[in-house]
Amino acid sequence: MEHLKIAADNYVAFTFFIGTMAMMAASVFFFFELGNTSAKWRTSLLVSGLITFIAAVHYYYMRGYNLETGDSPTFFRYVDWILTVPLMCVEFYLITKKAGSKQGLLWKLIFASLVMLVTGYFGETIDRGNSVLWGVISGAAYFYIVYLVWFGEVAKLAQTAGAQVAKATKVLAWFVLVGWAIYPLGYILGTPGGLFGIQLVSDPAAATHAMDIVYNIADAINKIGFGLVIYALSRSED
Ligand SMILES: *C/C=C(C)/C=C/C=C(C)/C=C/C1=C(C)CCCC1(C)C
Repeated sequence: MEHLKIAADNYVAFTFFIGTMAMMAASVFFFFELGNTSAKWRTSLLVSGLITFIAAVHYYYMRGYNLETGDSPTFFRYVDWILTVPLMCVEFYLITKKAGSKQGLLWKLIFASLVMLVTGYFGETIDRGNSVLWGVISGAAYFYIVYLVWFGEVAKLAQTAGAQVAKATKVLAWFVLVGWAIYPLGYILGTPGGLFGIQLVSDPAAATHAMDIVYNIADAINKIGFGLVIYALSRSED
């Protein structure tokens, strides 16, 4: 079998590689720290580790797939997100549980995240001609999540869950508003006419590469960042 080498200017393959390593390292860190974590925060930290661990396995696969074929591993990208984004919703539920969050809220968050991802997948794959329409539907579901964590039930519960939970929820809300907003940018770059018919990158291969790099950077920021906020919360007094 031929040994595939990452060319020095292949930023797509490189970010898949470094993403794999970063997700693995973060998972080891979160899992090993479980032993030093009070029972109250252990489940939240475990979920942080599961998020980066699931991503690590997907990145390992996507890294190899991309290196061998040069293509974008879109299907497994979305499999990863469909597993990890709902787990990020679980984090909001877990940290506000003390303040009385109900399972209904968890299902609202999970449902919105699934709508966001499934419609995004349609726009990227089976119905690329209508990528703008799918992107808009996906964006609406995204803004519903933003609403819930900034002004809706999550925000209200966090206010009554103690200063540390309120602070952590605010930081996570910033991740959702700014960190998650990087993804639609990748989508716009990668799909034909993704920005209301405007083609930002005309060469299809270059467009796909730009999209993968943006997604890879966003995943590292959001998955590891989310986990570190939970970790910091787990070290706090309340
Ligand atoms: C770990 C993975 C995460 C946090 C993935 C988040 C993905 C999104 C917030 C994706 C959002 C999209 C839109 C808001 C519109 C265009 C289609 C998507 C799916 C890229």
